[in-house]
Amino acid sequence: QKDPNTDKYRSAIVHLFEWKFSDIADECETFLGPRGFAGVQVSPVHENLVVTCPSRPWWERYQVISYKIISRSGNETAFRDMVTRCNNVGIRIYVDVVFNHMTRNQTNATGVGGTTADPSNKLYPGVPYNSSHFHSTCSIDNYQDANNVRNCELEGLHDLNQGLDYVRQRIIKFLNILIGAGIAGFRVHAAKHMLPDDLKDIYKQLHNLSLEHGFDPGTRPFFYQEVIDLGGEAVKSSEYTGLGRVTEFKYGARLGSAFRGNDPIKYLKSFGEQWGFVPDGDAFVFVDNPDTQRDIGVPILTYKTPKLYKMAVAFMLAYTFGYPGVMSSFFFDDRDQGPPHDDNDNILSPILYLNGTCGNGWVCEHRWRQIYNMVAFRNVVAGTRVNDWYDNGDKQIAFNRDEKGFIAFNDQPDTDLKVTLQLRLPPGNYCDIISGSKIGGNCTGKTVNVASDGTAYIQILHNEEDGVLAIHAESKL
Ligand code: ARE
Ligand code: CA
Repeated sequence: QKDPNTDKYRSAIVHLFEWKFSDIADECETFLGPRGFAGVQVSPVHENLVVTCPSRPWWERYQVISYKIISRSGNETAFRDMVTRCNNVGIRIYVDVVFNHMTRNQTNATGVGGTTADPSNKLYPGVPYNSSHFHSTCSIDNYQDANNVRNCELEGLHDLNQGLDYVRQRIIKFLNILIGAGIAGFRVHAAKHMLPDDLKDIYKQLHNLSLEHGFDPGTRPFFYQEVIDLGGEAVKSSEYTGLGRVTEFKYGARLGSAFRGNDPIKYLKSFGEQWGFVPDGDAFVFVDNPDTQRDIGVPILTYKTPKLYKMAVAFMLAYTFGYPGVMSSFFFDDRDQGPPHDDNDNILSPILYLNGTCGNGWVCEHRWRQIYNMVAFRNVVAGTRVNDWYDNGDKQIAFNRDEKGFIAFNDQPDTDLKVTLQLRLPPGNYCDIISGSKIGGNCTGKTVNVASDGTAYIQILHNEEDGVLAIHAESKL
């Protein structure tokens, strides 16, 4: 289904990429719950192949050796504890599930939990699977041919045949264990490489979400399916929208391009289906994800270009299209580099500085004030429309969210935004939640005065730290 099953006063799923389960549980309790986030996408939880060359890359977690719950993020006990603790504070958990394929060939293939396999003979005793459960060996080399895309190997990863009931049952059992632990949904990895009909049959056989974990009777899991459809290929996102949401990769690419100035942001007035995206209710949207962060040459924005990145994330959270995912990364220079770890390859916990930001190799974009305050903005304006679009014909824009919120962007590299606009928020003084926060009755950032006639003078200088200004009903002083 397409509803993320979150608490209705919350929004945004943050991807705590490669975080340990125990750290995620702490984060739910101390930060995500209080700040109004809705959920966490965790990295794959199944047992993966230990990749030693290169040493422990982040992507080893996409090479499945068994469906036991054990990974560098923790074991099954830690996983269950995390889900329970997060659910208790209103934060739902979404698991990245990989069942298109197992591993590629590697001699002495061993998993993080000690399970062994013989990939060159397609033998995975940990499940168990043997060669009869896989498609015959061929490489994906023609995206114009749907059969090639679905029945051949992605990067040499042995391709499971979901057309077989035996294979489907192994997958269903794994997914039902996760549902039993209390999760709210799945990010279906490489959905594009599986037949929609096979997925439909798998989804249909899954249990309802756990009553014990506070879901209403009959609640179906949320599915957001990884389908990269940038156009011009045989397999289309629309083949999957009947089953759940799909990851709309065009969204981050076009938003990145706009804020980078390639495409003036005035055009964002119509951002959505008119841009060739899947419909609003079918889209899972994000500015960047672990794959797009690492792709050189595309206009994606990441933590590496912070001013523009924060503007793009603010736009995503302030605007009404798709269900938003917020990325939370670790610092990397090299594409393959895994998460921060000690000498024994144990993942390190983030350290938290007094100002709330992270260290120890973790970026924690979700702890940047400009980002978490925009999650709060989204919660306050929920249910309102985007109205009174303003632009200067170029790279300065603003809009209201009915009488609940207002936001402005200055993406002009050398021009200030200085304009008086008609707002819908009631008259009064408001704290700009980008340059600061409302703490007690005071504002640590800029203040905006909405006059008795509803107009307000808005200013964003071109050389300010941030190119956004946002106020909402609860930031009234
Ligand atoms: C790594 C090495 C490879 C090696 C492989 C096997 O990099 O050189 O052959 O291991 O040992 C991730 C990493 C990969 C990693 C892989 C396995 O990104 O680097 O490979 O894990 O550990 C297509 C798919 C899309 C897929 C991309 C990568 O449609 O689903 O290719 N994305 C997912 C993930 C990745 C993950 C995998 C799949 C594999 O999100 O993180 O890989 O599990 C066009 C097409 C797209 C196509 C894209 C790139 O845009 O439209 O469909 O994406 O080109 O080819
Ligand atoms: Ca496949």
